[in-house]
Order: sequence, then structure tokens, then C-alpha cells
Amino acid sequence: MPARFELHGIAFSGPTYKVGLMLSLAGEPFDYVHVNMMAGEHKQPPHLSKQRYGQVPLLIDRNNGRHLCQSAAILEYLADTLGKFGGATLDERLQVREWLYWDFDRLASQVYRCRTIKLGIRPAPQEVYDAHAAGGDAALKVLDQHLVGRDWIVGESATIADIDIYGVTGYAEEGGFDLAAYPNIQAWMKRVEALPGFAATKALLPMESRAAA
Ligand SMILES: N[C@@H](CCC(=O)N[C@@H](CS)C(=O)NCC(=O)O)C(=O)O
Repeated sequence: MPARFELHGIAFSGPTYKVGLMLSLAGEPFDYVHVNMMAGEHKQPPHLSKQRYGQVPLLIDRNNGRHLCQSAAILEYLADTLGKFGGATLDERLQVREWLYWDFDRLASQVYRCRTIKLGIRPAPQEVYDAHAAGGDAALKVLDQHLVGRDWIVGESATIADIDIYGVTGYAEEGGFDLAAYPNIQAWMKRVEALPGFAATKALLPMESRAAA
């Protein structure tokens, strides 16, 4: 039987990793479709007809034909539909959502930009890097403080807030951030990495398409 989910993305994409990690932690095998962004495939009609923003990730749910965009929205969909990692109560779900919005507003936008500059994917002048690095450090400080005395970002067990934000902090060092300055984040990342089904980027997102095992 084919896998229920089909994930379209590219190996270097943090947002794609967030979705792959969620599927892996939820024990859901998925077919993976490599989108050759270097060749501009994400801006061509076959991809645009499925992903209106011309971005990755894209998730297709074959059970109902849904095409889902935006990693945070996809994580919420998967939490709802699989009944996993969504938060135990309404208040937890509201807090989870708050962290998802905060992430792309304050953390991911800065960390990912630093990473693309450092890796030479989108070069920029040093002062541009420095401005994003300062923003990223300010956000990492907020997260580190929040994690004092907590195992998880929201509630007593892992939620999509942890999965979403791990999909950023996991790339912070490539962006030039020194995580040793954030001991609570480092300890929390180890807890995420110890979850059953955890897998690193390379294991989840190959450089070619792959059918579910
Ligand atoms: N907010 C989006 C961001 C997605 C995103 O920026 N994807 C990048 C790859 S990591 C992309 O497709 N960039 C091409 C473009 O924006 O034109 C999400 O979380 O899914």
C-alpha cells in the first residue's frame, strides 16, 4: 500500500525538515519528492499548481487529496489529523500556536537568513549578517529563558512547538550561532533528539526522490 503522505522539499530546507521530523516522530512513513530548486523547479507550473507560494515544503495527504503549504500550518494539520503532539488542553494548543507564530516572526527568519548567508546560498554584506545575527541571538535568549525549569516548550510532553523550533535551532550553528551560550536550549535539543523516531536532516531528506521504506 502506498504511504499516506507525500512530502515535497529539498535537503537544505529547514521548513521541509520540520515536516519530515514530525512525520518521523509520529511514525508515519512518507514518500519524498526532491524539488530541484537550483533548476528553478519550485517556480514552474507543475510545482506551482500544487504549492501556490512557489516554495517548499508541500505535503500531500493521499487519504483526502489535500495539498498543504507552510510548515507551521502543516504541523498543525498533522497534529490534528494524527492526534499527536498537538498539546493536551485548549490552553496548551493556544500556547503551541503562539510559539509557532513567534518562531517564524523572530527566530526562524533570522537564523535561516544567517545560515543562507554563511553557506553562500544568498550572500550578503557583513552588516546585513550582523543585523540578522543580533535578532537571532535576541530570540534564542527568549527561548533559553523560557526553558529554565522546563523540559518542553509547552506542557509536560513534546508538541509541535518543540518540533517546529527544533527545525530552526538544529541549523543555528551552521548560521554561525554559538549554542554553548544557551545551555537550556542545548539540554532541550538533547531531549528532542532522544524522542522515539527522531532522525537528523540527512536521514530524512535525501538529494533525490525516495519512496517510503
Ligand atoms: N514560511 C514558509 C517558508 C518556506 C520557505 O522559505 N521555503 C524556502 C526553502 S527553505 C523556499 O521555498 N524558498 C524559495 C522561495 O521562497 O522562493 C514555511 O514555513 O513553509
